[in-house]
Amino acid sequence: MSETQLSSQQAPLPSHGSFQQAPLPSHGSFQQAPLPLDVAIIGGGFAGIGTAIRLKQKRIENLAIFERGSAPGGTWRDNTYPGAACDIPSRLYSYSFAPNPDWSHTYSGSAEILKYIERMVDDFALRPMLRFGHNVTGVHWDEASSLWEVTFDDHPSVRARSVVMASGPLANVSFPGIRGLDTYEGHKIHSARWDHEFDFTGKKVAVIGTGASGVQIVPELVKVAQSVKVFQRTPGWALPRTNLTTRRTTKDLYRKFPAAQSIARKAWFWGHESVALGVVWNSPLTRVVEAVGKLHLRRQVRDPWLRRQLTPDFRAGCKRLLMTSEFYPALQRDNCTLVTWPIARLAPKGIRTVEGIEHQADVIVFATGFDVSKTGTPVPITGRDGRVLADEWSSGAKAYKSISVAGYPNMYFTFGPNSGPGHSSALVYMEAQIDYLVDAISHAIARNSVLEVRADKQSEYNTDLQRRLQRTTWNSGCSSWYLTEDGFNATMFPGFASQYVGQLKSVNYDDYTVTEYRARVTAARAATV
Ligand code: N01
Repeated sequence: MSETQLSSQQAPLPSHGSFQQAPLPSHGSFQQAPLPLDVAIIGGGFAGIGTAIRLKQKRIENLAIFERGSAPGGTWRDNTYPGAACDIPSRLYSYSFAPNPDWSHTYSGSAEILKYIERMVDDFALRPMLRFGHNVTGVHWDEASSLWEVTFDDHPSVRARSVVMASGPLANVSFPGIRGLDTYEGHKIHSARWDHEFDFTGKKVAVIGTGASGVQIVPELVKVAQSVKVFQRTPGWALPRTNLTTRRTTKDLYRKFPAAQSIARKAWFWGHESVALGVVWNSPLTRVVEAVGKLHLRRQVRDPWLRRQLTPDFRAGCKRLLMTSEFYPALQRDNCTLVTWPIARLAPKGIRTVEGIEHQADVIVFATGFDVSKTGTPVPITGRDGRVLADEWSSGAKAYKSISVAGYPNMYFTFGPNSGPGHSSALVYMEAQIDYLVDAISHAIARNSVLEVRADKQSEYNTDLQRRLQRTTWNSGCSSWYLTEDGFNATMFPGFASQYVGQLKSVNYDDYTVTEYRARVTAARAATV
């Protein structure tokens, strides 16, 4: 097996059985498609690709992945800024069903992660299922046919028995509402839409934002720019990160003995689980995490005033922890300055801070995060009886186990409400979601049925979830993208990763109403032939 191949154990199963009766319609011809899709997947990032792989392995191949971009990869296709890397070890930030022995480092960079995604697409033969340039404008339930209709801005709509919303929370960039944004005459770059044509060499650079993206970008920019001014609104908790190069012997070992890699993954998993005690819950152990952060700051920053400027005033874990050993040294380079005065406005030549100084800049880098939908939905979704999900979620998104929503049958969310980890790999959570929804979809197809979660079960689940969230660091009093403006947490899961995975181990069909839809589908099929 070549080095670039994923484990052959994951070779897709040959397709057979009744699902083949419904051929995948060719690109652009959905209106003429004789049969609806079994599954429409919205989004071609990690979640969409993983879902398609697992469905294929269950021999459900009458599916399509609708992706608005022109390539797979989602956030890893979009985040190509210098220094972009994952702050979770690659061994854990990958799918267990697609192990990669060739990760070059403990924490691999974005290009390598994107290559991993692309390799999965090829090794599991997903290209024919990918529909690029399909920008979804709405998803609507049709009661008469028991089918979802997915509409696009530039393509005919398609119908599907099940829909998987895999569009991801970090898809839309956020430019802050700073006054004078349009008056600035220099170059503007958002971290998630990097302009690789722009040459930073010898330039005066301003960076707004010191979150997970900002702390990765600044150490790279200081190497080439004439000067870098970093505009920090809130200092975050930073912990050291040691990024080792993977030895050839280790790669060979993992290739020859996949079980060894699986053990390494488990070791990382349980290591991260132990950190949850201080990072997820606002507990005495949170002080231990803070002590590590303060020690890291003290060791890397000698100047007491700078240290003070960089010391957070909220509980560790409340905002995402910053895993970096490079940010503090970068800030102390001669060509770098930390600016902590609040920004008043952008001016034609730079950034004006409230004390009246104008900081001139040839380029402003906005490391200001994403427009995360915690209350609405990424696209309009209309469910049973014309209900609109954005309305139901207007004061905060809620789902059953983050995956199903009452009133929206046969619809599943990946990275749905309250599925975010604060201490572990998003892919561990995603893999559990995928296996759960693939089971549910297989069940529905095998029984020709419609699955809809019961409203009382969803409500019970959320009451308990919100009670548990009260004791977490995220709800301990800082502002972050995890919370709505009213402080409602629709984002994070209050527990260990093992608890999250455990609750998704099997579908409890008693929590769903299961109705027959054979007759209606048959009628719908007859009408379309
Ligand atoms: O965005 P953020 P990000 N004036 O929202 C500041 C994932 N991720 O792109 O803290 C001045 O965290 C804002 O200040 P404040 C990860 O899940 C993962 O960095 O609000 N400043 C903050 O400093 C992460 O959580 C990796 O006071 C303004 C920054 O901009 C998520 O992406 C790597 C401002 C935004 O920080 C988002 O991270 C990178 C204003 N008006 C990202 N508005 C991995 O390694 C905002 N800010 C996996």
